[in-house]
Amino acid sequence: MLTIWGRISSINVQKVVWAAGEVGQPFERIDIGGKFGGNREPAYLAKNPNGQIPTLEDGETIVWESNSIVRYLAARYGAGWIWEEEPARRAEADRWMDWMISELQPAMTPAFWGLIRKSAGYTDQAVIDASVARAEAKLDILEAHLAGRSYLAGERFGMADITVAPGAHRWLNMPVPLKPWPGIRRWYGLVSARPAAAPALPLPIS
Ligand SMILES: N[C@@H](CCC(=O)N[C@@H](CS)C(=O)NCC(=O)O)C(=O)O
Repeated sequence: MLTIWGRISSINVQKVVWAAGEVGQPFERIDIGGKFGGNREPAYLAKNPNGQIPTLEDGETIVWESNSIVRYLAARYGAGWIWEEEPARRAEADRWMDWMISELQPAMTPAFWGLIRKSAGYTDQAVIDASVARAEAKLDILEAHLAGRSYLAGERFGMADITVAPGAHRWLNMPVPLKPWPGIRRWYGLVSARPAAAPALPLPIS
């Protein structure tokens, strides 16, 4: 039985919960972080010195960094399924996973914290507007890639879809004017209908 540490409102936790479901691994998820706290306690810091969520425990194995956890679950339990051995095809998935964490998430975060979490430090409308513009530009890149494709990497569902779709879900539910993005919406509809997405994806953003 896996243990997943982290509140489900985190898109980084959502990736991990969805991945565990796709590879058929039962898990216990423990609510920590945000309003639950607990992520700065010594016992948790011993597992993840960043004091962030998510963290995965699989027996003696502890993994942190959400995308690394998704890759671990895919490689260990999803061979021939969401894990891709062939280097060029795996690089297709890897680049979208890295793009999510280094490009799309940082672009979306100031607007999300300002408009949804109402965090102090993110009340400046200019900061929010700049974040909206950056996120739109990144989503335009995603839209162009998805035109004529069913999935993000290759012709089958995989770990890149699991990693990026929580970001799409978040932005498509933001109280900002949204572009039509037909490719993103079609892809999101396809992947979000997967049973393993149910406990992770179709949640109110918070
Ligand atoms: N790069 C890290 C980022 C982790 C991260 O920023 N986690 C946030 C939630 S999304 C966190 O721990 N926030 C503190 C909290 O929830 O209390 C990952 O992908 O796992």
